[in-house]
Amino acid sequence: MFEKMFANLGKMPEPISIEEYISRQNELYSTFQSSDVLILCSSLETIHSNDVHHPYRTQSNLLYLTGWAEPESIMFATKASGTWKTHLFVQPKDTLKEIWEGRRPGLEGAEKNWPIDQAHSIDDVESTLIEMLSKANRVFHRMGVMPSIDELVVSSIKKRDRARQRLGTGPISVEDPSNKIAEMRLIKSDAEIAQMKFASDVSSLAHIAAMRHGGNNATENQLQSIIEGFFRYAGTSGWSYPSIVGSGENATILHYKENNSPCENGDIVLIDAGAEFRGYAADITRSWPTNGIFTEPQRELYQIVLDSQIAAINECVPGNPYTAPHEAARKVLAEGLIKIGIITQTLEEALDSKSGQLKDWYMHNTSHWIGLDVHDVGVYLPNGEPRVLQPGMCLTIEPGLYFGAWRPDVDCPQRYSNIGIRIEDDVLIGENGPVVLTERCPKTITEIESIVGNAI
Ligand SMILES: [Mn+2]
Repeated sequence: MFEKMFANLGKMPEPISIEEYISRQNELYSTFQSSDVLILCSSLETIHSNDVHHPYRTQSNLLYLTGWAEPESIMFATKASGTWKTHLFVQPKDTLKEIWEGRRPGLEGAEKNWPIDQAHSIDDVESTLIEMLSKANRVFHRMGVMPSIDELVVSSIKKRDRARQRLGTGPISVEDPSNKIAEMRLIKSDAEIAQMKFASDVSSLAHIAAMRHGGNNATENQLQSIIEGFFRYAGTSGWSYPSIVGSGENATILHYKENNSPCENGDIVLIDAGAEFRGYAADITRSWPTNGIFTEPQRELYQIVLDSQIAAINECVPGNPYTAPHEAARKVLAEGLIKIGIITQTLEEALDSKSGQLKDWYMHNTSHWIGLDVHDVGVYLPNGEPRVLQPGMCLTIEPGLYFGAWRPDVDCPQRYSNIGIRIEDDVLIGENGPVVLTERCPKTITEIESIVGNAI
């Protein structure tokens, strides 16, 4: 069912090169002193039920520095004879385990195919780390990812406490390296953008597939299956966050997750879904009438949200504060709601964060960073000031309006009862202005009306 769609997709990009990973490692190491050590742990596996695990996804920082995605792994880096070396503890080859659980690259594979100077067996982690920590001064390690390693770090500090007075060595502080790595991850390289573009293309076509199927006699779960089916068909690992498929009243619940209601003829269905490709996320929301024709009230609200989204995208230029898109979106939304009589305040009053009427219908932010994490890392207010947008940063633009008639906190106007609309694209800050990574996903009223229900 996806053959034609897939034929339009285009080629998968080359994976991120070993050289790029090594240059990321060196950039990070250049901020350290020679007696520092870095430790990065993989995520723990989590249980779905009894002895069944959730699909495994490692820590994004480990992916960013090594591309290594296996469980039970710990990277560490030290400077020896004037050069920083990257080490990795991995699960060793084990035929019996591999028969049951799947192939392992092992020590040899890790050294050969990943940006790793030396691989070690995870079975030796304790003795090796204790020895390494005894010579360290500052330890860069994030607490709370792998408790067994936290204990080891803390005990090595305690243990060296006395010896340090005699020898002058041993760890004296533990620092979280996350902020250093986050600063690097905030600016995407060309190779990263290529991965994100592919995730965005797959996600765009998946949304189109759901639109073509349409909502007549469909259920939310069926639309979800089309979207997520295409994610896998196209070769991505699947969703980058659980899909939201809400029709009618459900479209007015921001993080609706049941996805199991039948779509009513003429309702709006809101779909917020994106694929993950080689660890990189896409995040798209589209909202469309189940029968392919916007009613007049739906059309009014949709056009206001679309205008606000385009105004916000236009603010995605180098030099602007990251808050500029949000402010632009809010202004257009408020103006639109004043025009159709929903907001009775002046524009200035409507935008007030405490007493403004806009927040009754638009209660979330317009943007978040996107990258290896769908809500990607990066401080929004360094030193209390809004981050200035720079080429290579990627963020979402996702204004919306939500008229839940079920809400006791507002008096929902009958005309717009249970209409929920959000339009979300992923935007790269380009040298010359915004680059919409998810541009292949249609969003004008004319485009949507010509596609919905028009199966190919
Ligand atoms: Mn989002």
